[in-house]
Amino acid sequence: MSKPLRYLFLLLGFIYSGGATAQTQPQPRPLPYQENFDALSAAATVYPDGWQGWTLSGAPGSNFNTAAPSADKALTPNGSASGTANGVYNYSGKLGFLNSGSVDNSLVLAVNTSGQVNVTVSYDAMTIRNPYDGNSNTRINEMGLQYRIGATGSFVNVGGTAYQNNTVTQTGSGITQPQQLLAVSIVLPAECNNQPLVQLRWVNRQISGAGSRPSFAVDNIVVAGAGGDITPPVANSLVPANQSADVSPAPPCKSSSAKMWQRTRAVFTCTTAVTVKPTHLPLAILPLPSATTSSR
Ligand SMILES: [Ca+2]
Repeated sequence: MSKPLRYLFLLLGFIYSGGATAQTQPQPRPLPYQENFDALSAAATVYPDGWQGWTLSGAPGSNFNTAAPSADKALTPNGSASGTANGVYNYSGKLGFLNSGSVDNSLVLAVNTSGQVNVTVSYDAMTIRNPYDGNSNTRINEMGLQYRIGATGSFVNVGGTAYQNNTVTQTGSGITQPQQLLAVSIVLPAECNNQPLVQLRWVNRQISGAGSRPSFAVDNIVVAGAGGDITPPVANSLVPANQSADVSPAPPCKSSSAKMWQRTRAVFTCTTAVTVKPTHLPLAILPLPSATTSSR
């Protein structure tokens, strides 16, 4: 194989491998939206419509990662408090995620807020796995909600959604009961109003401690807005008529006895017989006087 051809194949291989790891952007769900995952089997490995698991770039840290996702994360079925592998979990009736020291996982829900203002997101935040034991495992992590408009760019943290695990150990096999249940409800910023795609992403960061990490989950999600008047005003009549070509300002009357002007077909003419030569009329469309009649 010639050298240029070899480079071409290498380049195509690079592009293909990049495409294979591209992130899935879930289709936005219309509002109002509700999901309690009752219809999702604990063994399901396919995300509900509008949902996706993502891995974020870099290792988990003390700040919420706001960067665009770096890869899809498969849905791990039959998750419970004993699961220690990092992943996005199907926790039987709720979805959640667990980080490792090097992998930062997240959950995203896409919604369509077209025609809606004051979009409220409500959900139950909870801990499923909590390895806190006061000895080698003392980690407190925090889950928060983020959003972005569209499917590219960075995310924005939503204030007032911080949720932390407590210090009660829960690591039993098969346990999927919510621990430290907290109902969160927040109105999204105005830029989320009337958008064909808003992505809502749950992420977590490390607050304190060391050792194994807790896992978080969400359930009973409700996203709803207040229908707003977002239709721009439309002018339903124009004076002069749109695309009028022969509109002229009121020409001077040649006769002093001609006092009144009448508007006829977007042209002002003297009520008395006065000839106004077309060549004297301006070609441009000019605004008409505010009054429909005027006297001279
Ligand atoms: Ca549920």
